[in-house]
Amino acid sequence: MIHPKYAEEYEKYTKLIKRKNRKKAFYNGIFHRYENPVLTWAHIPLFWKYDLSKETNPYFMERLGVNSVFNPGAIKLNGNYYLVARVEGYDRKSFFAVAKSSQPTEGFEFWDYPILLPDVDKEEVNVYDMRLTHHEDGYIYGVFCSEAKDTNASDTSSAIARTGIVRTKDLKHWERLDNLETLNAPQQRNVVLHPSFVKGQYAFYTRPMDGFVETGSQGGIGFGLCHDITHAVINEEYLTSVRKYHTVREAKNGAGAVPIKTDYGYIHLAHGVRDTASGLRYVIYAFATAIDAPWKVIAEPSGYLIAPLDEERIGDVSNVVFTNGAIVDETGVVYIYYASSDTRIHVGETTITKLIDYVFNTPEDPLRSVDCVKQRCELIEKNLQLLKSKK
Ligand code: M1P
Repeated sequence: MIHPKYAEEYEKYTKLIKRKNRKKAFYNGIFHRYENPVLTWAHIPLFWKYDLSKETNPYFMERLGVNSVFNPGAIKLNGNYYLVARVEGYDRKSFFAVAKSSQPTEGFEFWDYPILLPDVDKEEVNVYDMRLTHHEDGYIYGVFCSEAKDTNASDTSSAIARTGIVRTKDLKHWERLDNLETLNAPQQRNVVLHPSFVKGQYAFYTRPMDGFVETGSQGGIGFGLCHDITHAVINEEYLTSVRKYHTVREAKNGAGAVPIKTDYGYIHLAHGVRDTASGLRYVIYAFATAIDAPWKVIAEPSGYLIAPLDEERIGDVSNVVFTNGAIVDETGVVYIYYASSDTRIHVGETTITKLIDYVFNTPEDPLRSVDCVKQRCELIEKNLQLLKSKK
């Protein structure tokens, strides 16, 4: 018999799924925020968490709770919006699950089952942050972090980050390929597959690291080519957007959503990390690379595009915004799915035209306070002239 409490909880769940979303009052001319997160732990179907039977679960207790839903890959297929979210159980293990909606900013509902990846590597303990690339070869690739225990370290929290690759045509059947191998880096996270062949090869944005948390001697977002996606090996990595002292990406950075192709270059939405007295602060920043050389940075506005705001600041890992998925509609509207504080998923809305203007016309970081003041004074001067002329 179904527990009577189920109907009560189900009503709350349905209300949440059907909730309408509206743009927030927040304004900066670049993108809009929405009032409600598009996915949270509360969007998880009740039958993933509770044993619904009154006989075996008389107190209607959660048996397998879900802690958070964040960092989704995103794709639009046949008119629907799909997020492949990172779902984290109370047990700290993450896994992937598909949520679908006919609307980009509301109505996301998880499919009945999460994704059960082919179990090819017994050392793999945790998986997270899938980037979904619709490649010109016809497949949808999912590139994610595959984490294993560092068996050479005595510390129980030491881990090794590798890059797992799967592919699908329908988000239902997933074929697991060999993990990516990069010869110059012991660890990799935040790897993104470029949507087109480059020099006839598969192209990856990488994030070489010396250790699990610190990127160490590694300089930033890398780029590398490989012939065979089924046994992907990158022999050489070039640097794209680099870490720089006293910027939003001083401590580390990493590729985010699949780069967006425009007439002026590829637009990248990445994350930058700086260290503060209260820990690491993650923001989302943007840059552009050349169409014919997608590793070559051609524009990099100063500062961040999205930083944690208000309630976004608080969560399991506070002061973090992170993106690994964006969808560009046929009309040129761009939906940036971003998670806040490793806890829930929001959507930001802009357009290709605005992103181009933002990336190519926002001044670069002059890297020194005195030059930043000069840069700001130029803007003030121009504006005061205009205001005086009262046009
Ligand atoms: O906790 C913040 C983020 O930390 C990692 O990003 P990075 O590798 O750049 O430090 C990722 O594990 C990401 O999932 C997480 O949101």
